[in-house]
Amino acid sequence: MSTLFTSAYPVSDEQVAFFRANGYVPFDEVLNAEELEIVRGGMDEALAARNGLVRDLAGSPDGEHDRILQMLNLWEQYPEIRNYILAGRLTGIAQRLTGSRTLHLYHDQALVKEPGPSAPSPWHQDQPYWPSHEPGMISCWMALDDVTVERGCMQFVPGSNHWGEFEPISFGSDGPALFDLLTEAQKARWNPVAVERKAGSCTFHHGLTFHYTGANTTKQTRRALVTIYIPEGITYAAEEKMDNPFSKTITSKKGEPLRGTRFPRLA
Ligand SMILES: O=C(O)CCC(=O)C(=O)O
Repeated sequence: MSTLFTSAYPVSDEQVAFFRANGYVPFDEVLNAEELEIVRGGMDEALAARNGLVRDLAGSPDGEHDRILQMLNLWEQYPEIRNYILAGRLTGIAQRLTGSRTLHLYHDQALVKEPGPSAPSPWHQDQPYWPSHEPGMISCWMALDDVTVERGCMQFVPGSNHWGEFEPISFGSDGPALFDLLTEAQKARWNPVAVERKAGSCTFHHGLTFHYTGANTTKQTRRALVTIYIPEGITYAAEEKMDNPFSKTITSKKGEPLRGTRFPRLA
């Protein structure tokens, strides 16, 4: 029987403790070479088709060259990505980090920075964009290419997952920067770390963790695939939160566990 994407990835107690303290944790070689090629295949099909929920998060000035290309819910269209997400290895890591027995998928997203003019993904938290009342949802950011600072690897502010929820930050040029919303004490603890990754390695981060990626200034594409998990105890915030592409598919009432027709149960 194939163990593609299914065999368990060991997560130590130290890694769980690091995640809870710092709000992120890196994992090396989560995908083997065969699995990486399969996921890249699904991603490249999606890049060629560019259909479904596709947009430029930064808004391209010329209307042509995407600066931060986002493609949502590849799992619904591409069997390679569906296997990657549903087969179990990633879910097992998310269970360890959240301590949650059950998990639902919120959505996946390809985030691609092509060579040429790309934009930084500004410092932000994810929780303000999500329809959940309480924090606790987490993301896996999988590198499908080797990523350095110059190619747009993830950067985090360790411990910022304990600083509460701030307002959503615009990926365009309007609105305040996250740093400007901080207290002087928080500003003094702003010590970002860049986490460079080999393709097939990833980071997980908590929805409250401050994170950022720079523009891709190299001549190669930066492909990342993000998977977002809903653990137990997360309820629907309804009108407290901004509208999002999945709002109309949510089946919960305010205060009920966050569920929707496009949020399959993973565990
Ligand atoms: O890949 C990026 O540019 C940003 C990633 C991000 O914001 C996320 O995964 O939540």
